[in-house]
Amino acid sequence: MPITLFQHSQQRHGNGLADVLQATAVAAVQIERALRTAALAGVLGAAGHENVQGEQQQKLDVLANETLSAALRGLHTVAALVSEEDDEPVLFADRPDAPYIVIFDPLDGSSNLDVNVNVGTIVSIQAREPGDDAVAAALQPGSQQVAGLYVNYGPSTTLVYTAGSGVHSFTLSDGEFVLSTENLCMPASGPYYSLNEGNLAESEPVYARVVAGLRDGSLTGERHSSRYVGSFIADFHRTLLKGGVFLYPPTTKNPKGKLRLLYEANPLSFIAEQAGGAATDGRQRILDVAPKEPHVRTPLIIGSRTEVSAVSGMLTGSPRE
Ligand code: AFP
Repeated sequence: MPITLFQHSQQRHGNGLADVLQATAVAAVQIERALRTAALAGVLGAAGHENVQGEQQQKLDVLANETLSAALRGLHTVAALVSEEDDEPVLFADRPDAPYIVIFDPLDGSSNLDVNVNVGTIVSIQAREPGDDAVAAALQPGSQQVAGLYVNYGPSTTLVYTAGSGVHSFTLSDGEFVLSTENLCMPASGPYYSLNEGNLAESEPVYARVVAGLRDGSLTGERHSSRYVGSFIADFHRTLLKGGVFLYPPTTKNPKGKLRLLYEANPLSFIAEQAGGAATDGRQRILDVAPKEPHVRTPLIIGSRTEVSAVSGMLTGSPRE
């Protein structure tokens, strides 16, 4: 008997969280449908304005944001929605006791849409104590997350979540996310490194040495091959299943890194750790970082324990250049 996302999360974590995950899944089904027929429906291409991060919004960014927001705002358990695409958090002041803050990147990797490459939806759920300030609750370190989730819109559409008791993967089939793998484990090491090598000349020189060490095997004892899609969910999903390491270092253009702590790094670091992997900003465990504002960016090194630990050792052992 197939097990759905709702059944799985309800059995393990109760109705409250299961409802939020299910609302996210319902939105993901609608987003998947829009992606599949985007070229025919005329919704590919830029929306004509930038988001708060100064990035060109795609029409599908806007559609995915509206779809996810509409699915979640109806839940009385949701105190606030914090979207990468919105300038400010959306707060529901009439729900002072609502226990969940939902933080999301509705469509990550959207610059890849026009060329039909995987994109993803990423969601982080933070807990809010009754009466607490919702924005402060959103800005808790990632270690306080209740759940982390992503949807990978690829050859099949896969939803992966953790709520602190392992990592579980579901496949979209006839409008439902059905359990395909329970208790996913990230290999302790793997064959791939993944980063935008075109940016290496713009990063601290230690990163070029890290990459050289991964390639020639001197860093971990195994030689690594290169894989980079440029769509974080695609690169992370491969790293989760096959092992290895994904890196997005600080660059001259993005001195604090490009990826966002709340929308991207926190939920995927929660998933990585729950699967036996690790994630750091090069100095500190990602899940220990206390953000000062929702849109803050972070450098990110995430993946198998062996590679993340070897890369961190090299970065922290190296004087800043
Ligand atoms: P877009 O959403 O603008 O496509 O950015 C995608 C992304 O945030 C993340 O999904 C990728 O890992 C990363 O940017 C790729 O960045 P580079 O193009 O600089 O390699």
